[in-house]
Parts: sequence; structure tokens; C-alpha cells
Amino acid sequence: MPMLSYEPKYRVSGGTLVGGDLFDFWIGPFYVGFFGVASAFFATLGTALIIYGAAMGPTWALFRISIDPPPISYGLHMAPLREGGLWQIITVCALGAFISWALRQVEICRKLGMGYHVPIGFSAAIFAYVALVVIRPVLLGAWGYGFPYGIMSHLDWVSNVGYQYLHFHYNPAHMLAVSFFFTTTFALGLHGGEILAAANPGHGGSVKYGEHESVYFRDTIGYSIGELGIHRLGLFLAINAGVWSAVCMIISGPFWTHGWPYWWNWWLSIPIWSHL
Ligand code: 07D
Ligand code: U10
Repeated sequence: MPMLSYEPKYRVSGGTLVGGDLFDFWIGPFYVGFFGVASAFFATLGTALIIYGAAMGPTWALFRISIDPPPISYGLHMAPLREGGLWQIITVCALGAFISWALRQVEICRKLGMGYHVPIGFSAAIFAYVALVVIRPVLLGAWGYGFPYGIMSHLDWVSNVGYQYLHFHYNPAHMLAVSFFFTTTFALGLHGGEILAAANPGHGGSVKYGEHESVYFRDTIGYSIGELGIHRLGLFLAINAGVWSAVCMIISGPFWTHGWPYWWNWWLSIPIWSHL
């Protein structure tokens, strides 16, 4: 693949976090780096182990394949491969791949002299995953509390864990997470629509820029957050979606063992109306 004309200017050595010049080069369009190699290694091994697990049976039906965590009785110990040990190794591979990928993003940011916004955003998603397969299982005392790696099986897990707390919609952190996910899509919908409306006016139309974009929202809802602002807001909303997801699961079990509807009893006992 030919390099774009400006790319050689930015393809300079340095900025790596470990190993100096080791793997500090590009293959085609991709920056390699120590963490690129690490990421590829873990992703390949993890994927191969998932296929190996699927080959152990009992099914090749894509939607029914599942790599399950160990039974609760193994606590926080290693389990035999066929009894969840595979899940444990695959989890290590996933963590290795995700964290290496984030660090590779950091190295690329450093090379380009950019802020770390992208790896920070990605870290929120990694945090949500870590919350499910490391933090919550460790706090509850067994790897068996992690979720199974399978298409239908992980949905069953979400449903079962949700109903263990009677009505998961009452989990206040889940409420925040859901609201942030919805607001993220809303903001991206607005932003995508706005930019296309201004910058892609169709045949014969003239491209519009920031002033038009701002005026559009001032005319419509009385306020424009601005061109930089909408991106700050987007990052804020998206990071909060991931972080509150993590929080809603870390508190479910380790810090709240009843049904989530009961958590709201404090609301009923507010002095203003508690005696009414
Ligand atoms: C976890 C993903 C991280 C990804 C990483 C990277 C690859 C490679 C390869 C691209 C955080 C992965 C990369 C694999 C890719 C290539 C080639 C992101 C993560 C690191 N819920 N609920 C959530 C809603 C109910 C329950 C989160 C809505 C019920 C449980 C979110 C509703 C009950 C758990 C959410 C609803 C219930 C959740 C998920 C509606 C069931 C969780 C998003 C409308 C009866 C999970 C941390 C997420 C969670 C979770 C939304 C309903 C239970 C906020 C909208 C009432 C048990 N729910 N839910 O976490 O919080 O994103 O996990 O009803 O465990 Mg819920
Ligand atoms: C984006 C972007 C970008 C920008 C941007 C943005 C996307 C390129 C350039 C925009 C992004 C933001 C601003 C970020 C923040 C937004 C969000 C996170 C999304 C969530 C938003 C909100 C929570 C705000 C919602 C606010 C709303 C909907 C405003 C509500 C407004 C009104 C209630 C008034 C509406 C006005 C109308 C209908 C017309 C005029 C009316 C009046 C002035 C009121 C009185 C009316 C009269 C006197 C007329 C008589 C009334 C009649 C005839 C009707 C009567 C009927 C009755 C039933 C009473 O990409 O970068 O930067 O900024």
C-alpha cells in the first residue's frame, strides 16, 4: 500500500514506552511497536484457544458455542482446562490484548505529539470488561462469577445475574450507565447529522462551517456547545457510559446483596413524607 505523501514526515522513531527501538517500525499502514506485537500475540493465542475450546464440543453451532468460567467451587484457584481453565487463560489473553492495544495507542499519541484522549476513552471500555471478569469475581471470591464467552450464553448470564437482584433497572449506577449510553448515541446522531448537513450540501450547494453549525443549534434549542465542545461532551458521555457500567456491576454482589428495588427504601424514608 503506498504511503500517503505526508506520512513519512510523521514516521519518526521514538516515543516508545518500553524497549527503545525494539519493533519501532511500520508494516504497510500499521505502526508495529512492542505493544503491537504483544497485542497480536495475545489476540492470536486467545482466538486459537477459543477455537480449541469450541473443538472440545459439544457443538459447532455458532450461537451455542460457549467457553464457561470454572464452577464457583474452584474459588480463585486455577481450574483444569476443561473445567474453566481455558476461560481463565483466554481471559488473560483478552486482558493482554486490550491493555497492549491501549498502550500502543499511547505510543502512537506520543509519536504524533497528541493528547491521550483516545486511549483514555478506550480504557473506560477495558475497565468495564475488567470489572466483569476480574474485579467483581475477586471481590466475590470465585472466578466462576465471570461471564461465559459465548453468544447466547453471555445473554443468559446477563439475564440470570440481572434477576438475582430482582429488577436490575433499579440499580442506580445501571440507570446512569444506560442514560449515558443513550445520550452518547443522541449526541453522535446530532453531531453526525449536523456535520453532514453543513459539510455535504449536495450538488451545487456551498459547504458551510462552524458559524452555520452554531447558529443552527442556537435557533433550534437556544444554545450551541460549539465545535470543540461537542467533542468534549461526546468523550465525556462515552467515558461515563463505560465507567458507570463498571460501577453498576462492582456494587452488585460485593456491596449490595438484596434486590435493587430495596435500595430505594431510603427514598421512602425521607423525613418530608416518611410519616405520611
Ligand atoms: C463491557 C465492552 C468492553 C470492550 C472491550 C474491547 C474486542 C475485539 C474485534 C473489532 C461497556 C472488546 C474488543 C472483543 C473486537 C474486532 C474485530 C463495554 C464493554 C474492552 N441494560 N445489565 C449493561 C441496558 C437490563 C445487566 C451495560 C439497557 C435488565 C447485567 C449497559 C437495558 C437486566 C449487566 C446496559 C438493560 C440487566 C448489564 C452493558 C434496557 C437483565 C452487565 C454495556 C433498555 C434482566 C453489563 C459492565 C457495557 C455491565 C450491563 C444497558 C436492561 C442486567 C449499561 C439499555 C433489566 C447483569 N446493561 N440489564 O457494559 O454493566 O458496556 O457491564 O432494558 O454486566 Mg443492563
Ligand atoms: C452539535 C455539533 C456541533 C455544535 C453544536 C452541537 C451536535 C459542529 C457547532 C449541538 C450540541 C449541543 C448544544 C450539546 C448539548 C446537547 C445535548 C447533550 C443533547 C440534549 C439537549 C438538551 C437536554 C436540551 C434540550 C432543549 C430543548 C429541546 C430546548 C427546548 C426549547 C424550547 C422549549 C423552545 C422551543 C422554541 C420554539 C418551539 C419556537 C419559539 C418559541 C418560543 C421562543 C417560546 C414561546 C412561544 C411563543 C411565544 C409562540 C406561541 C406559541 C405557540 C404558537 C405554540 C403554543 C402551543 C402550546 C401547546 C402552548 O455537532 O459542532 O457546535 O452545538
